[in-house]
Amino acid sequence: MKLYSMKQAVNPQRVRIFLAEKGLDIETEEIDIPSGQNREESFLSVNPRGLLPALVLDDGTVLHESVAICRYIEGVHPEPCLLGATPKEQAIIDMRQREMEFDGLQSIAWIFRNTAPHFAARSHPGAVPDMAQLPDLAARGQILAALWFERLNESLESQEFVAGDSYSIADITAFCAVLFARWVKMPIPDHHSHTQRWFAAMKERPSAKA
Ligand SMILES: N[C@@H](CCC(=O)N[C@@H](CS)C(=O)NCC(=O)O)C(=O)O
Repeated sequence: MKLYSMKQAVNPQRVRIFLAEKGLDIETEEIDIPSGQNREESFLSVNPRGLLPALVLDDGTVLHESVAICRYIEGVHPEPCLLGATPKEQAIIDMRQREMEFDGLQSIAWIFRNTAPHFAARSHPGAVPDMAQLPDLAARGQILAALWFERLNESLESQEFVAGDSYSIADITAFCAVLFARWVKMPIPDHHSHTQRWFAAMKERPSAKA
């Protein structure tokens, strides 16, 4: 197996943390997004969407989409279980994972991609036509990311982890989203004590450095 990744990019980080939690260390090739290496033919021949991460299996099958990659890894390396064991656990983890992804990660990405000077012409990720930044979309991202932070803190008041009483992929997505939010100057609000407690615990896990 070979992973195409970029150290600073948020979606590859989700997969690297997932792999680290499983105790897996696989061959990785760095692709540089800012310089546009992900839009060059050498990488488009791996993933025509030009998006990271991508995982190439030993039989040549290419998996992209972070959650699909994690689902494959969970299938072949079931322990520790990060996607839930019972149908109810799986549904709750999936629900929370998607909430972290759509309400958190995507809102923050809207802010980042529509404000970062380096991406002035590349406001949408991947192999797509150049598109100008939309200040209104960044503003929408600010509102939705702030709401996501509020809801995350509320949910962590009554439970240790994002999807309940055990660590899961939902924690990984939320952790990466919180780190990504720093890029757009949205740290965890000081008074969000439940998120602060949870984040401190996430940072202690060895996988946090993956
Ligand atoms: N839904 C995809 C999102 C992948 C994605 O947007 N990856 C970013 C890196 S975090 C990327 O490849 N960006 C390329 C670009 O900005 O051109 C997933 O979960 O894997």
